Amino acid sequence: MTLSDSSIINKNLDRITLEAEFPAYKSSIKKAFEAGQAHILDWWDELTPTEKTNLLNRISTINFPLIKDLFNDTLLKVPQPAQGNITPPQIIPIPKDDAEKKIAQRARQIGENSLQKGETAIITVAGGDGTRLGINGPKGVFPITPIAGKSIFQLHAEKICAIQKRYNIQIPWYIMTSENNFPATQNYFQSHQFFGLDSRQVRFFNQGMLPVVDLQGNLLMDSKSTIVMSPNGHGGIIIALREKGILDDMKMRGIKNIFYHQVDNVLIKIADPLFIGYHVMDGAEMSLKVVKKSHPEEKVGVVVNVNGRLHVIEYSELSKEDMYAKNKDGTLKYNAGNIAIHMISIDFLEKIHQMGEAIPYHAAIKKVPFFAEDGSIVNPRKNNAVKFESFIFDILKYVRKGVIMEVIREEEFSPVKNMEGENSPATSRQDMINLFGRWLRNAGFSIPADHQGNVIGLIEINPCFALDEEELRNKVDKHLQFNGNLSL
Ligand code: UD2
Repeated sequence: MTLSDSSIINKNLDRITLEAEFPAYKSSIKKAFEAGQAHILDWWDELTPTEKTNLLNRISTINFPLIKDLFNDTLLKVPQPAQGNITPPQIIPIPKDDAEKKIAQRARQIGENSLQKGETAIITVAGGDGTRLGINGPKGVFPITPIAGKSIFQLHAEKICAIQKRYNIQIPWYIMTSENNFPATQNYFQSHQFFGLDSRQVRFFNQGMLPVVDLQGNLLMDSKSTIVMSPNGHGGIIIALREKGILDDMKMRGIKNIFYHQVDNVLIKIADPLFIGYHVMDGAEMSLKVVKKSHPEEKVGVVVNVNGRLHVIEYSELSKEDMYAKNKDGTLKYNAGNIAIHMISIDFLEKIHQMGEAIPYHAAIKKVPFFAEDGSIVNPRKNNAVKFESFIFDILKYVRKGVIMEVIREEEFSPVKNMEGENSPATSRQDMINLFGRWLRNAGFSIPADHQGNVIGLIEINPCFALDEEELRNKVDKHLQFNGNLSL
C-alpha cells in the first residue's frame, strides 16, 4: 500500500468500524489514515487482542504529521551545507608555556571546587542501537578492558567511584537509554550491584522513539503488529530531560552543570575538573572538547563558527571541499574534531526549554530489516529505510558563551564504534594499553613498544588504583618489573 489516503484496511474492516470499536484511539487512527499510513493495519484481522491494543498504543505515540514533514523536508530536499560565513573557532590550546599552564592550573582548581560543591552531574548517552558494532543489546555491556574484560559501563562506573573518593563527594549519574535497551541496561547495573556505586545516585531515563520509514515514506513494520521504531537521536535528551523530570531532579540536588559524554569512548576522563573549570570560569552555557582530526575523512563532526555562532558540522554533512580545505601551513582548515564531550549549564537547558524551539532532525539512510507484504522478514542488501535523529550539538546555535578545549587524542578519545578496523574493540584496547604504558614509562619503567609505538604486551590499570599518571606515579611499587602482562 502506498501513501494514498485509504479508508479501507481490508475487506472486513474500515476506518469507521475501527474507530467505533476503539473510541479511545479514534484521533490516532484518524491521523494514521490521513497520513496515508493505513498499511500498518494490514494484518489487523490476524492479531490477538493484546497485539491489537499494543499496536494501537504504539500508533497513539506517533506524530504522523511530523514524520510526513520530516520525510518531505529532510529526504526530498538536497541537504544544505551550513549557510553563512564559516570560520574556525577559537580554541583553548593544550597548555605549552608557563602562562598557559598557570591558567590551566587555575581552571582545574575552579573545576575541583565546583565538583566538591556538588554542582556537577554526569550524563552518559547510551540510547543508540550500536548497529555498527553489530551487537544485540546495550553497547555499554560490551567487554572492553584489556585483561579483566570489564564492560564499558563498569569502566565508567569505576572512574566515577575513583573521582568520588578523591574529592569525597557523590556525583549523580544519569544514563540515557532507549526503549530498545532500557531493561537490559538497568538489569545489568542491578545484577552487578551498580559496580560499587550507590544505586540511588544512578538514574536511567528513556529518550523518545520515532518510526522508521521506507524510501517512499511508508512506515516499516517488523511483524504483523509492530512498527519499526528507532531512538530519536542524542538530541532527544533535550525533551527527555524535561519530560522525565530529570532537570527537576538535578535542580533539587543543586546541580548547575552537566558533564555530558557518549557511552562508547573508553578513554573518557569522566567529570574532568580541568574541563569543568574552564566552563565555569568563563560562565559558559555549553562547552566542547575537541581533538585534531586524524585525517580529513575521519568520522567526527567539526566545530566551527557560523556567522560568529558555534556550530558542529557533522561529518556526513561536510562538503568535500571544506573537508580537505587547508591552511597555508598545510594543516586542515576545519580541524577541530568534536569528540562529543560537553559541559552544559542547567540554566542554558532551561532557556532552551522556555524558548520551546524544536531541534532539527537529520535523516540517516540505512539498511533496516522489515516485515514484507507476503509475511516474510526481508534483510535488505541495499539501503531501504530512513531514520530521523536530532543531534545534541544543534543547540549550539543558541549558545552565547561556549568554551572549546583541545585535548590530546591518545589520552582522551578512543570510541568503540565498529566490530573491526578503525574505532573497534581492538583499537580501543590497544589505546588503553598504550595510555597505561605511557604513564608507566613517564614513571620511569621500561615498557617495550613495536615500531608503530604500540606497547608489546598487556596492561590494565584499575581507575580505583590510579585515575591518572600522577596517581600512578605516587602509588606504584618502584621495583615493579613489566613482564608483558600487568594488572594494577
Ligand atoms: C558521533 C558524532 C560525531 C563525533 C563522534 C565521536 C553525532 C551525530 N555524531 O558520531 O560528530 O563526535 O560521535 O565519537 O553525534 N545515542 C543515543 N541515542 C540515539 C543515538 C545515539 O543515546 O538516538 C548515543 C549512542 O549511544 C552513542 C552516541 O550517542 O553513545 C553516539 O552515537 P553514534 O555512535 O551513532 O555517533 P557517531 O559515531 O556517528
